[in-house]
Amino acid sequence: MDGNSFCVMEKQIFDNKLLKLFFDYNALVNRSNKVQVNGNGIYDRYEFPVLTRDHAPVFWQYDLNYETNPSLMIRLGINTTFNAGAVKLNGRYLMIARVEGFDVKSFFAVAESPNGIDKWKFWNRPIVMPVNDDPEKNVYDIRLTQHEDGWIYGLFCAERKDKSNLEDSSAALASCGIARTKNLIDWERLGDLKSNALQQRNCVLHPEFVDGKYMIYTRPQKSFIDTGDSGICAGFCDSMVHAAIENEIMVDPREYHTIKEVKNGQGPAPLKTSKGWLHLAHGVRRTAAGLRYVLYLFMTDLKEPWRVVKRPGGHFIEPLGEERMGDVSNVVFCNGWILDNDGTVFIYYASSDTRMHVATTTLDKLVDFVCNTPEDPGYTQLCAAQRDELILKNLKILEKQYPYIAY
Ligand code: M1P
Repeated sequence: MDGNSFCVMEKQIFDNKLLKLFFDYNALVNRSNKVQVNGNGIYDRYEFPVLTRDHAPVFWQYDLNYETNPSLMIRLGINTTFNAGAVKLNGRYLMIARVEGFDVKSFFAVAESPNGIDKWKFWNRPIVMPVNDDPEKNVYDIRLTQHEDGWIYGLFCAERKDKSNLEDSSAALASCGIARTKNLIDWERLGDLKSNALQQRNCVLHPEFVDGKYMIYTRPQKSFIDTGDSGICAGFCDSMVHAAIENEIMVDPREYHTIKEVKNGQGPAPLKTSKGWLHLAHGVRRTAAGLRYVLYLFMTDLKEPWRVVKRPGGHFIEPLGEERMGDVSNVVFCNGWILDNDGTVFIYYASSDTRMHVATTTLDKLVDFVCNTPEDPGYTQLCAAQRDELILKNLKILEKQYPYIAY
């Protein structure tokens, strides 16, 4: 074979490989998803994750030029797609995912689905978030709030090197970055949130003014990982352009021997219901195998959204099956949900800092769950008695109405 024929053959191999990459990608992003059978009555989980690293477009990762990349190698790999904010805008179901490259820097990218459940596809180009004077090393976990002032705000973690501790190359500072948009394409970067806390993560803007002020859920912390004795807090500010909070009040504290023993954090912006504001949050417990993150719900007062009025005990979503494995295993995390016009709620949760899933339910079911799930009574004896009361009621029902069921 002469040199020319060899080159033609190499180019043919390259083209075939390239076609296969696009074929596989298209098969994935056009795949339908299915509800998992045997749900828990509260929400439905789905068979497939909705966003994975394989959903990242081929042209985000490969140099498609045969001259410069004859082996069609990945040049800029994508590691994970997780912790997505969500919004329904002009009838379109949209997530803004935390996309992490092989270089462990995250960036934000919008993905769109025709129905909120499947066929999620990233927009062609990622968000290149504008920076302020002190550019961050990393940004992640954006919470989107369609505020009644007309803007869509994105509050996210902006992470920088802790310059007061240069000896520790992992010492970092987390603060709340703020940007706003009307279309998820053009972003106006605003000042980072100022507060008295050393660090902030999991900050979320409440969707309505409260006594004429913006209200922000915060999670002040002592250091990058350790939150000290804080929990989900709230503070008020006059402006979002230079947001500054004087005082933070406790909304939902951590508590010994509960799902939020070590720390907790507000999830997406709360949903308004006739009974109160419905909140989704994550709670963290320390185990011998490391931290375990689960999701839980609570409700706050309509007029005083910082005052908790319903506290269903235990968790709402836990990592199950393959969700338990990933870059940071045993984690579920949620910073995005969508309430649709017909009352459907799409809960977009990430598993193990690796991929995104959806769970669907209705607002009515979530309100039922929050209002009728008993509180955690706090002590094992009371928990056993609480369960025994349910068992006795159920045994009577089984005896009278279902004598043919074996148990
Ligand atoms: O790794 C689990 C999560 O850890 C952090 O959340 P928190 O500050 O509540 O501990 C975040 O880094 C989050 O992105 C991550 O999913």
